[in-house]
Amino acid sequence: MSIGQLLQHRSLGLSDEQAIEMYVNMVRARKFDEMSTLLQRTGKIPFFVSGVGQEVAQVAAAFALQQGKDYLLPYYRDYAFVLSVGMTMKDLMLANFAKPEDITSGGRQMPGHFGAKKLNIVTGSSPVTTQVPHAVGIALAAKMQKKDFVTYVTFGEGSSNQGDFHEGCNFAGVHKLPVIFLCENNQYAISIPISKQVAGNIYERAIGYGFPGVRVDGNDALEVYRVVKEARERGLRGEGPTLIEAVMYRLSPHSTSDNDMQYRTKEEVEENRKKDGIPRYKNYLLECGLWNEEKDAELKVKVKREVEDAIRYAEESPQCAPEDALLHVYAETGRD
Ligand SMILES: Cc1ncc(C[n+]2csc(CCOP(=O)(O)OP(=O)(O)O)c2C)c(N)n1
Ligand SMILES: [Mg+2]
Repeated sequence: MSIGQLLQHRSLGLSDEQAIEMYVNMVRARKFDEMSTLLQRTGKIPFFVSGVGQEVAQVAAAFALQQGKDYLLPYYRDYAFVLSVGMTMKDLMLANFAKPEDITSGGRQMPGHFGAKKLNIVTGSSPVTTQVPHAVGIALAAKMQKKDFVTYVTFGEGSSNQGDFHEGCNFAGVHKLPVIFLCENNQYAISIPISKQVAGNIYERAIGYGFPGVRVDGNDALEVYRVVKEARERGLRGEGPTLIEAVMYRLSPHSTSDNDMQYRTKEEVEENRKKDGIPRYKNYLLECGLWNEEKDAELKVKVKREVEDAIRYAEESPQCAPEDALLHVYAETGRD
């Protein structure tokens, strides 16, 4: 590796500490995912949608945004993203267990429907892509109120065929709104491979709406960081939106209710596992001399404990009261 490559994170504006913190968040998200899948398989939680294989791009994007300022509209696989912007392991586990203490919805939504007012994470809905027009609307508010923030919204490549995506892009393009559209192209929409979803390229759709589209290797943390940072700067300069297509691979089945072996082979999954961006990023840190195997082993122990503590906490947290089932569904008097 050349000196230039070794200093890549620094030349992009990341400190050594931030570069390490990115790796820590990738490892945290991967462990959360692994344990959540186990919890579902052992019958402790009803359902889980994994984000495995998508963590690297999510963490990198989070580090390129301004926390506490930008508005964030993540989609259901963005665990690594929300962990990187300040949601805690406990927050995520409380949602997994559908406990009333869950900050997202008091246990009313499925896991992965993130929301946190204090972190500017805007609650999403289950119909895919509804978050896109919301992100565009918030960006319109930024422009009208002359506020210096961008909105960041993610969605899958299958979802980029929805009308909401096209209407949102068109409006954002016409009004030059500060939105970053990031498509997490994991190459499947449930059982449908990318070849049966779109005939062209997703990033090129931006051309039709009058703004730039870029494709990036979603397993390359520093490249994703660079393009998201550039898109943010464009937005703040008043130059409008950017569409980023981050190419990755969904290593898990669609959800815990899916059997992916009905529509793809083990060999295909294993082939893609070799491209996993987490070991690749770890190697980068090792080569930079910022990391070593001893630190890695310590981190794994620490993260395991963090996840186990969150599970224990969420499991012991009280259940929702049956009489609260209709709370927030109908208008009520005398209750908040
Ligand atoms: C409007 C709408 N149609 C269908 C569904 C059912 N559904 C949930 S996830 C999904 C696949 C989405 O694929 P993609 O956008 O590629 O995201 P991924 O799950 O691969 O991350 C579908 C069809 C839905 N939730 N909302
Ligand atoms: Mg997909």
